[in-house]
Amino acid sequence: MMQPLVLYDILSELPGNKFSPNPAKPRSVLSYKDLPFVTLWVEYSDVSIAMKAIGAKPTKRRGGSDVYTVPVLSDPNTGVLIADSLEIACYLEKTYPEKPIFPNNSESLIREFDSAHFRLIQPAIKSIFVRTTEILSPINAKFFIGAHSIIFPLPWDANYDEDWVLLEKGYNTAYEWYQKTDGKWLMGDTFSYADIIVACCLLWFKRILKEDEWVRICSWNGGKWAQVLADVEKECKLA
Ligand SMILES: N[C@@H](CCC(=O)N[C@@H](CS)C(=O)NCC(=O)O)C(=O)O
Repeated sequence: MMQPLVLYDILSELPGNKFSPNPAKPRSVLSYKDLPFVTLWVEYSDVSIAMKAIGAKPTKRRGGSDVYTVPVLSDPNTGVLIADSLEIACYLEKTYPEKPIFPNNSESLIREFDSAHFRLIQPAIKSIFVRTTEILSPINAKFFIGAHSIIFPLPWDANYDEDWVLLEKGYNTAYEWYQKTDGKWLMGDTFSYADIIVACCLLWFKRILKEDEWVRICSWNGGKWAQVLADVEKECKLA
């Protein structure tokens, strides 16, 4: 009988914890593929110590240096322990190929899509980071600021209005991508990991933003973004 896989994710002060976009990706894949799993919640400030202790490998910061991160996935059925959301997705696809998330050999394209999608969000990231610190405990927020200010220097709250203009611009581009297909997914009628990437970022925003800020995102592009999130959650049985 199959043993549950173990997903390491980050604790927050929110009910139900989950907010972090990268762990949300493997959670969506596990659930989509009907794989049994349990979640182990780690304090942000303990990620490095805890992941080192279980023998996970560090991942790379966007600047190139090593850093211990979650998500990490442990699969007791194969003995594999693997870090990085994209590598976990590829591992799950190879090991459990039913219900593909990289259909039609799309892994290389979706790898590029992952970076392209982040480039849309990145210009506004400091304002998003400010909100993220607000749903972490004080000690975890301090740690989060220390970790991310290496790549995105403080202050983070200097260009709020400008960041929101840039975020809307980013989503206008994502909307153009979706408009180029006939179905509701990025690959038309075919669901893929690309839609999971978009939805997990939206989940992050929905969970950390002030209500009026989330409503603002929902008002863009004819309500596309609340719809994408709802569609992906339904497809992955996480709704
Ligand atoms: N490329 C990694 C990035 C993961 C990542 O940045 N994880 C954050 C939480 S969402 C983390 O654990 N950070 C720990 C730190 O920066 O010290 C992935 O996609 O899994």
